Amino acid sequence: MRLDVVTIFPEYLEPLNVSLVGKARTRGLLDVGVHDLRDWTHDRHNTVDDTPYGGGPGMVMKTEPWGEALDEVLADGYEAGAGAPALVVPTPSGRPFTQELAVELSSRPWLVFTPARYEGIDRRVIDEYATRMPVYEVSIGDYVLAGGEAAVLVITEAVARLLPGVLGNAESHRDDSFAPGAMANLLEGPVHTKPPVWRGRGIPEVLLSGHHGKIARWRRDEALRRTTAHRPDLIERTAPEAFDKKDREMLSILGWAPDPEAGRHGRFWRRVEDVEE
Ligand code: JEH
Repeated sequence: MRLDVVTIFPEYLEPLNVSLVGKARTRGLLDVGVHDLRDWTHDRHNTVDDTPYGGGPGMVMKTEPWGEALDEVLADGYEAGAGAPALVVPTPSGRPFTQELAVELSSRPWLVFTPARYEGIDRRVIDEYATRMPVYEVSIGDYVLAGGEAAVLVITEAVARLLPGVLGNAESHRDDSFAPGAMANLLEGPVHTKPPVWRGRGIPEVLLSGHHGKIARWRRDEALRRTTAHRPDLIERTAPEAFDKKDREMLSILGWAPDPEAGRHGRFWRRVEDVEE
């Protein structure tokens, strides 16, 4: 896979040289190019921004540097035989970046990222390249960053670990939570390793029992406990058939039951505590 990143902060992309993504590059599984947008400015101040039409606060990134940069980066990639490019545009108004989207992007031969700053890029740039290639406008979450570079690092890491040969066997044979179509999509419970006692804290006895059935059940219960606490939305969207008898027992203890109005197919809802009059 080939990745190109065009940014006014190329140093921000230094993490692409280390760890999983860095290793994928040295192993020849990933070819990364980071480009300074200011190389495609022509004025003394290397201007990339201007005031917004219609008024309002902040600045908007200008069309011309992006247009010249993308034309050249795309021409270089085509010349190198990179395959069909897709443009990935991090923006707070994008579609949510999910594991499902990471899987989709990991099947493409060439991704071009355009992390912006200020209030974002003049709309015409995205509209122009959308006539030539798929464009993914994505947001990595509901919080406000100062620019798109951190999102590029997040997306790149999620995509790179899916490329064939990037992960070792132990990791790659484990199925990811959030994989699309998974049955009950639960968060994982706690994990432990040696020593058996640390600062007076032991290990849950069941994990030392060697009883694989009991261990699996304990892990499932802990996953249900953690998911109801941190991600109730994952429980609510799970088809009730995904919960077995013991899941239902645990969910009941945690205050969750099928929606009584909905009959046999009722999804699980948090029971409302009785309120004193
Ligand atoms: C931020 C690219 C380029 C800051 C604010 C506004 C929000 C309401 N998950 C993510 N958060 N932020 C970004 C992102 C991703 N991916 C992101 C970026 C850029 C990505 C420039 N910025 C800074 C920026 C405008 N506000 C957006 N609004 C929903 C809270 C208020 C207005 C634009 C750009």
